Amino acid sequence: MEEWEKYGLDKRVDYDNLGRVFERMDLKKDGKIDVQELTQAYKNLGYQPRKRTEYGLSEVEDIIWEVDEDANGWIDWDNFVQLYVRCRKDRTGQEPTRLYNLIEFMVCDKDGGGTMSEDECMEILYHRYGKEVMGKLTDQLFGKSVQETEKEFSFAEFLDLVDPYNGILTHSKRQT
Ligand SMILES: [Ca+2]
Ligand SMILES: [Ca+2]
Repeated sequence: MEEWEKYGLDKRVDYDNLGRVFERMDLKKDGKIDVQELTQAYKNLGYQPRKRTEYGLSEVEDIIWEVDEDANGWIDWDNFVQLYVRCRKDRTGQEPTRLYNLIEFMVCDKDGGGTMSEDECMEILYHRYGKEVMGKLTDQLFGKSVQETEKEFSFAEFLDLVDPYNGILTHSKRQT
């Protein structure tokens, strides 16, 4: 059995993509993502994590805490992949998705330019929310104007849709 199968991923390419994103985040190249590095990853995409949340942690500490199953204070490769797999398969909407949102965005933003294409964005939404929600959303977002060029989504625009607290789709669940 190959590594990607052991983690429960569907495809080898997912494993490779995750590896690339992890490496990009791991600035100190020590095989773990710490508070500083995660903060930097957000800043690179123009997102300013909150300094303090209702739990008395910074937002980035809070995100790490959600994912850090072995509770050593940082995100190891195992934590990273397992979180991705749990979120990918989640149909209850109970999994913490803040890091997952960042990972999915960074997988699509291959050149690190800070955008994902409309196709990639739609593919993610389709997987998460299914056809019905997508239909509604497409009308809402794209019904107004016919664009000649494909839209690019920034991280902020992506979060406007999928952020677990404020996104348009926060309470949407996949029907099928
Ligand atoms: Ca590191
Ligand atoms: Ca850990």
